[in-house]
Amino acid sequence: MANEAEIGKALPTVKQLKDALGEVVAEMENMDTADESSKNNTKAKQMSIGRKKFNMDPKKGIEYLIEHGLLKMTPEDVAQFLYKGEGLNKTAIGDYLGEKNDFNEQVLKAFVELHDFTDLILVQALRQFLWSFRLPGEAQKIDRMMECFAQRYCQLNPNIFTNTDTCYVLSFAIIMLNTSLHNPSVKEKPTVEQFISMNRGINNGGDLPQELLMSLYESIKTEPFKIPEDDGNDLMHTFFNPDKEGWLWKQGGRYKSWKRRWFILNDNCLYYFEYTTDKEPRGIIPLENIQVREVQDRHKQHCFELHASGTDFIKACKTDSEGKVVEGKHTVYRMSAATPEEKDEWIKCVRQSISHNPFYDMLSARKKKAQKTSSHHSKS
Ligand code: 4IP
Repeated sequence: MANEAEIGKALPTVKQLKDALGEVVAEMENMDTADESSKNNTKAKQMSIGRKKFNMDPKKGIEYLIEHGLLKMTPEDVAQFLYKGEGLNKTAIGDYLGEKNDFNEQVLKAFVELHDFTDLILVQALRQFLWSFRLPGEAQKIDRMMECFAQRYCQLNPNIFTNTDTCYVLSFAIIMLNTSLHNPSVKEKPTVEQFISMNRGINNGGDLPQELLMSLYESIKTEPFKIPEDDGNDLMHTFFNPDKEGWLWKQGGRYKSWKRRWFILNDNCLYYFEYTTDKEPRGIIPLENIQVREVQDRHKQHCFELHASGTDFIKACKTDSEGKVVEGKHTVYRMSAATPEEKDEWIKCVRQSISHNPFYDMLSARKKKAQKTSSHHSKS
């Protein structure tokens, strides 16, 4: 049997025990941090995968991030993620926000609420908003998003507009103004007076204060909108890259004489003027039910013509030699451009203009609503 002294030798001292314990604890701590950092690594990797997935397919990206515990499935959390926008493609953000279903609509609302527009003039608020994502191409989507924007703006600045339709309509007037003022292909720049008169009666039948419209105009004039990179294939492209202007030769209707006229393609209408500085057009051709085709002409080069489906006269109006407004007498409008490129460009632009753009219908319906007098107006 071992005596006490032997036992004492065989047993580790308290100090030895403490040291051993210390080592184990340190090792465990090390293991913990290694674990933690590899966990973090995985999370960072998953986050980056999630972002990439989001950019390819926004819905799948969000699902992935929720599945991996990187996002909570609440509108607020998803909105915050989109608002920060780190590594996210702005087109994908716009697509996700524009989607029509309950959850996405709640995310849109939460997203708009993350923007603080308090005491900003409308242009500044729009600058902020339109920079945070790229408006999608579909009219219905743009409508939902701009409606949300207008509601938020009016909520934070309650004393400016009588209703959200006014704010909505004016927002688009500003976007269009931006195009007219800054796109080099628009020769005739609207004046502040024209901008004011364009927006007559939109405040629930009344006019908005001149100072307000003047400051919006000045802001856009001195600093154009900065919008996220676009691929040139959506409605925003239409808003920010307007239709066309330029000289063309036009053949007469009954008498086939050629006249050099200044043409402006705008709002689905083709206007022609005798001089670029004329205020009143000589003629207006609405492009509804009109088609365009390339043609050869014996006397003029680089020709194209507008034609309707039947052989009837094209609906149009013009000023006759006595200055009276009369109906046009054209079954086709034949035009000649200066170069083949110009001809192609005109054909392309007219075609684009003809392809029906439902957003303009929505906008004009809203404008009508905003112009109604207060007795007819239903509060939104
Ligand atoms: C006129 O010829 C001009 O070409 C007109 O063009 C044209 O009207 C007339 O068409 C045509 O008769 P004259 O000047 O030689 O008389 P513009 O108005 O640009 O000056 P449109 O309808 O093309 O404007 P008819 O259809 O009125 O004959």
